[in-house]
This record gives sequence, C-alpha cells and structure tokens, in this order.
Amino acid sequence: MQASIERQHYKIIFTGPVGAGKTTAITSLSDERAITTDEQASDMTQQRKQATTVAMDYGVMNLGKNERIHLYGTPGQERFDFMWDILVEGGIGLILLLDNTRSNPFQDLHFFLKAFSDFIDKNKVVIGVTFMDKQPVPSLDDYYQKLSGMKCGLPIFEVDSRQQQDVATLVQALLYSHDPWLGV
Ligand SMILES: Nc1nc2c(ncn2[C@@H]2O[C@H](COP(=O)(O)OP(=O)(O)OP(=O)(O)O)[C@@H](O)[C@H]2O)c(=O)[nH]1
Ligand SMILES: [Mg+2]
Repeated sequence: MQASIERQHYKIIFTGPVGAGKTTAITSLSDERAITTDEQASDMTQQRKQATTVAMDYGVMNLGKNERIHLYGTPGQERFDFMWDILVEGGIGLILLLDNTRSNPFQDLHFFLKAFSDFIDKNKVVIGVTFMDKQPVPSLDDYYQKLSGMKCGLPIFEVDSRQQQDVATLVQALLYSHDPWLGV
C-alpha cells in the first residue's frame, strides 16, 4: 500500500499602504488565478490608481508536490483595517510592501510595523520596497539605517511587484527565515 504524503500548508500575508503593489504581487505569484476584491476607488486613492482592494486578495503557490503557500493580501486603506487582524490569523509571516514614491515611506514603515506588532512579535517579517524605478531615494541603505535605529534587523529588498521573480524572492526569504529547510 502506498503511503500518502500529507501536504503542508503555509499562509503568508502581504500588507502595506495603498498602491504599494500587494494585489499585483499576489497576481504575479499565484499558480492559480488570484482572487481579488478590487473596487473602483472613490476618494484620494483615485489620484494614484483606479481600483483599490476592499476586503482581501488570495492566491496560492505550489512548492513541489507537498507544499502549498497561501497568499493573502490586505486592503491598504485604513478604513478597511478591521480586515487586517482577520487576515493574519494562522499566518507564518508578513511581507510588508512600501511604495518609495509616497510622501513619507519611513512613516509608512513605522505605521505598519506598529499596526501588525502583535503578529510580528511572534512571526517573521520581510520588507519589499517598490517603485524604486520611479524614486530611488530613500535607498536600501537608508532603510537599513532606519531599521537598525529601531533595533530591528529585518530583511529588506528592492522589488517591482509586477516581476514574479522579485516577489518570489520575498516569499523565499520569509520561508527561509521561518524554516531554513523550506524554499521556493
Ligand atoms: N513603476 C512601478 N509600478 C509598480 C511597481 N509595483 C507595482 N506597480 C504598479 O502599481 C500598481 C499597484 O497597484 P495594486 O497592486 O493594486 O496596489 P495595492 O497595494 O494592492 O493597493 P490597495 O489595494 O489599494 O491597497 C499597479 O498598477 C502595478 O502595476 C513598481 O515597482 N514600479
Ligand atoms: Mg490591493
């Protein structure tokens, strides 16, 4: 009789400010058609883009035969922040995307690390800085200095969330910091 191999399931959450590229990242990574809840933006958000996530994004990555990574994206808008605590439930790690073209990305960094602090206390975090093609400052070095000043040495990468390989690197770094035996 053939022994059945149990599949391992892991959950990762993408968060970050409006327009940082969370929905795009999950769509880039998902092996199945991603589920999104984007609606026409009706407020300030519309100045940056047409649609915004109102509940969540969902996608899935298959790692070999035995592992599935479930990818959840939060809405960026604070008025939907009631979803944030719901979406992190059962997660093993958080990917924080920061848009370098926003007026104060360090403030966004502080804000999201604080908003998710309960989850971060118990789980891993990796940071991806998007839109560096449009705005190279602050540099990754500036972020390193800011993080070391906050006494948290979190992994940080430059990414373009439209590029599958870039966002796969974030997932890989998160899985590796969770368990060095896992990888994509
Ligand atoms: N130039 C550039 N464009 C990017 C980059 N990353 C993402 N984009 C684009 O920026 C937009 C990001 O939009 P979304 O993925 O909807 O952003 P989101 O974080 O899900 O936003 P909310 O759901 O509103 O919080 C898309 O049009 C992407 O194609 C990047 O690094 N550089
Ligand atoms: Mg979105």
